[in-house]
Amino acid sequence: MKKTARQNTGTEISVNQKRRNFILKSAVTAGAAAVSLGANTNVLGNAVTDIPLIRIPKEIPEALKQTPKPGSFEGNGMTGAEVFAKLCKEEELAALFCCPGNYTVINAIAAAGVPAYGGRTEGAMCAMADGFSRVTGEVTATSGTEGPGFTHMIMNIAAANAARTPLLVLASNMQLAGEDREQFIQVAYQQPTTEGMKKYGKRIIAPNRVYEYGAYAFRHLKSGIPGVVHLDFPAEVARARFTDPANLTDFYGKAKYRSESRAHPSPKEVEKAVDMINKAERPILVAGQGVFQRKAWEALKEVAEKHEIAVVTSGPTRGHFPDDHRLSAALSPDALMSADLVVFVGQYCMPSPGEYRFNPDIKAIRVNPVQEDLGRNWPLDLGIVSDEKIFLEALANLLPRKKRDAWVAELAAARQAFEKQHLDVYALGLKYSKETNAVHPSVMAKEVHDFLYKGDIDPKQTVTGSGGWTSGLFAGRWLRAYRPAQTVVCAYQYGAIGPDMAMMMGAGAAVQRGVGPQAAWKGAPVLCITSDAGAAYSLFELDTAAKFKIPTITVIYNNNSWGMWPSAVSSPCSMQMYLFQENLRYDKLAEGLGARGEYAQTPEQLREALKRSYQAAVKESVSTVINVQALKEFTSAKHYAPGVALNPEPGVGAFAH
Ligand SMILES: Cc1ncc(C[n+]2csc(CCOP(=O)(O)OP(=O)(O)O)c2C)c(N)n1
Repeated sequence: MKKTARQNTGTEISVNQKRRNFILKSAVTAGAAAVSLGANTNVLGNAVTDIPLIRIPKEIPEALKQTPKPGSFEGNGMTGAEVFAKLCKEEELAALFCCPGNYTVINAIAAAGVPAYGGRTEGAMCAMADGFSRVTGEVTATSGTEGPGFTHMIMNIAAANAARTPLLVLASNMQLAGEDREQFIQVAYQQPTTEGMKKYGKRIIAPNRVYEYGAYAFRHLKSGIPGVVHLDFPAEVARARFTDPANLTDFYGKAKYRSESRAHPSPKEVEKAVDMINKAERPILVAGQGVFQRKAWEALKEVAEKHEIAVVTSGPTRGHFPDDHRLSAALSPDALMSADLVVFVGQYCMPSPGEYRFNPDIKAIRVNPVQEDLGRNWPLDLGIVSDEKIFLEALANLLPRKKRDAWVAELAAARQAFEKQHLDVYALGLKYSKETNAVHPSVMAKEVHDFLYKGDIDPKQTVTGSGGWTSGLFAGRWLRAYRPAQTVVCAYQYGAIGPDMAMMMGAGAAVQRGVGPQAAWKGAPVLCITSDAGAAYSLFELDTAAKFKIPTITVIYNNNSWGMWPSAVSSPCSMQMYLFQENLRYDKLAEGLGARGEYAQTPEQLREALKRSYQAAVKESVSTVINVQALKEFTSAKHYAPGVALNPEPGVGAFAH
């Protein structure tokens, strides 16, 4: 996607902001009217001329233009942090997302030439790092200061770990010299805090082993099943100085400290798999995260098309098999029960039978890069240790060409039924929206769907993600993935409310840079559908999106409540815990943070707001929050049938396993 380059100067931003205010004020829609109380008006709408405009300080673009200045063993030598940063750069660490703290380390990583983003809260920056990785498959890092910064990240470290994101969590850790003395801030050990939410972790206590433990970190991030790696750096390690590499243990390159070797299946095992698939009448392949991580989507397509195997994807990222493919079962939940053989490939988080809509008698093959997980949760007829790509390529070679007309027809009929079901709910939602002058979640999701996939925008262009309860479940039904990493399943497995908006800003940073599968869509806006409860966790990062010019569109489903309010209905003392003030204005908060705000109370207003927001994103790299006013009662089937329900798993809108 082409974009006009703009100089990142503070002055120019104020010009753009003025232009934006002008455009908005001259529009006549309700959305534009709502945002006209911008930076230059007070709450009564009176002009206030002496309030300075929000703008990006000139130091930011200046810093972003600097050439990297990595450390060197010459002269004063390298700090421990610089030695570690050198390794991160050589390992092609894709980006760092942090808040200030752990200063020596984050400064060294930025100086080494790793794209570095600083923001407002450690938790949200951690989610951004996760989002960047989810849409690229690359290793990213997040960092915070010891104590408060680090502990703020916890929810999103856990979410990243549940999603098997290759995320490097970094934090400073005061001085070894102050250990156990309750020196300021240093009151907790970090490694036990991330117990159960990481693949590997280490407090580096010997300065001369800083490189060695960097190698440990990347060995874990880039081998086997990915996951979170947590390193903490006491000051003695980060600030140590090295003028001679001989003083560092195991100081050699990645070709020596880790291996790119991949597990190959034995010919006998592949033969057996081919035989089982060939004998099955309705085989289905669950293409998990490993298929994405190993960028095996071409081999997957070949397997599916050659032998007419149904495919459904799973994992924290969608699109490694397109939703609109005739062999996709992502929109065919009713057909899942007919499958007689399932082949799990790269399914890192295994469901138990019953959690997936498969017949209990279904036969199962599972292909996984590590042996220990084979047989976990799901009884197997065949377990194969293999790299996903190598297995799929072997399968593509050996499977005979086959037509499975009845199976393909069943998938198509189920897809039609599923889509009709959603359209029926949408028709009801439209009626409810008209009656209440509030937007039903099905209407919100369908409007976004039509805008992204049925209008002028290339349907493959926009990376989307969703979160929240009612909002997330409806959004999941209508958001589509037509190419690898087009959709992020923000709540994947951990079910956290809140990281999604920031996660999508991280995804936006990856699209802005055109990294990996996003290369063809470089610079395109990303879109997030989230909830009012969820927005509270990430909203301040609009400032971060603005200063880095990451164009995001966030649709906030504002139903004045935590969507679990029905839990309070039969508990008379409880409702106050679930409700917010009504009609809060998230669009106004956005304006205050240097983004655009739009307000929608009707489907038509939402449609127009989406158009304006996309234009602003494409033309000015400006983010928008669209406040979609809803009613809490839309969540409840008692008030507005069908209410909210979990989406079938596996398939579009699924977020567990
Ligand atoms: C951080 C976090 N807090 C609480 C929960 C428990 N929970 C699950 S869904 C839900 C309701 C969320 O409300 P909201 O995101 O506003 O959804 P909506 O209004 O769209 O239904 C709650 C409280 C959670 N999963 N994550």
